[in-house]
Amino acid sequence: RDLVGEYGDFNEIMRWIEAKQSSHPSLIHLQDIGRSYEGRSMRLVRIGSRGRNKPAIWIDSGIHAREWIAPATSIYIMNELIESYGIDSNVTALMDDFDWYFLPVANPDGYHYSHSMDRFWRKTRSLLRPNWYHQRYRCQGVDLNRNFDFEWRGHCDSMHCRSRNPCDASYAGSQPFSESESIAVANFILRNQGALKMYLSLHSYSQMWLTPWGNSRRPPADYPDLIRVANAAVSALHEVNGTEYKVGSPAVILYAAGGGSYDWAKAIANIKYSYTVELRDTGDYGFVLPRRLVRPVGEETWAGIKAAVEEMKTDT
Ligand code: 0X9
Ligand code: ZN
Repeated sequence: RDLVGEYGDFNEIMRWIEAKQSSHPSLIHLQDIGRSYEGRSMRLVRIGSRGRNKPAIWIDSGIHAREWIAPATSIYIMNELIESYGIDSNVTALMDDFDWYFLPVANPDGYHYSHSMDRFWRKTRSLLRPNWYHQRYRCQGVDLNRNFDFEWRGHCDSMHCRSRNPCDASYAGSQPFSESESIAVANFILRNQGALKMYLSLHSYSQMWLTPWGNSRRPPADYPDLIRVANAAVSALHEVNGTEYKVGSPAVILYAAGGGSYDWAKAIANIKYSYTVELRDTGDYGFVLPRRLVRPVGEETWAGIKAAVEEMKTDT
């Protein structure tokens, strides 16, 4: 089944990726960077043309299981890159100049669970270190976006931030990197740290292009550059369908939370341009965004990302 403009379950997404790879073997390289708690592949897709050791862009999606528009948007963008190569000169240049790494389903077990058992599941499905609380309530799963080892269970200003209760949707884990899924992401990023120029984590919903830091109201020293690139992204995004995005740090425009992937990518892996992108909508449909909006969200988000990369290139 062609998943462009569609929502697919975990197995359908893996099959779509494999089929694309076999029809475009010179543009796509697949690699498993780890396994989920239940043993599913953490499948990373590298898209790029000739040349090794190119600068690279990282895009993950599906850290939160119920945010189905995020993996669907990665699929849309991967397809645009692949199918426009050699046809659209801007996209051709973006693939000649950069390697594009996609982790379309960063939380495979949670994503599968949100398709099969609970549409609003957010976390992983792990049950590590069972304690009395787990025994009694059988609560499973950790919020991967609270589990990275930077400001873990750090500054917090709302119920969304860093729960110690394994039954909560934002449970941060028993310790930083308690989850094999966050470890797989971190290890790959650290190994490829020198090449990675931009880290993007696709989420939903809110229509926000979030800048670091997620855990603090204090801006990073290079905040003007981060804002310049984010503004270029949201203005290009707006031109496509008129969708309005806010730009700023979560602590200021959303809520503060520590242990997030993009803060870790900037603070620890030193990737300067690190963003969390909260896709459509602003709450009318929320996580259950209708299928007819998958393609428009893909189009506008891809326009935003291309503009961000072009704007980033103006610094060097
Ligand atoms: O709470 C989150 O992890 C993100 N929002 S979501 O609705 N997709 O769950 C926002 C993450 C922003 N990053 C940090 N606050 N660290
Ligand atoms: Zn999310």
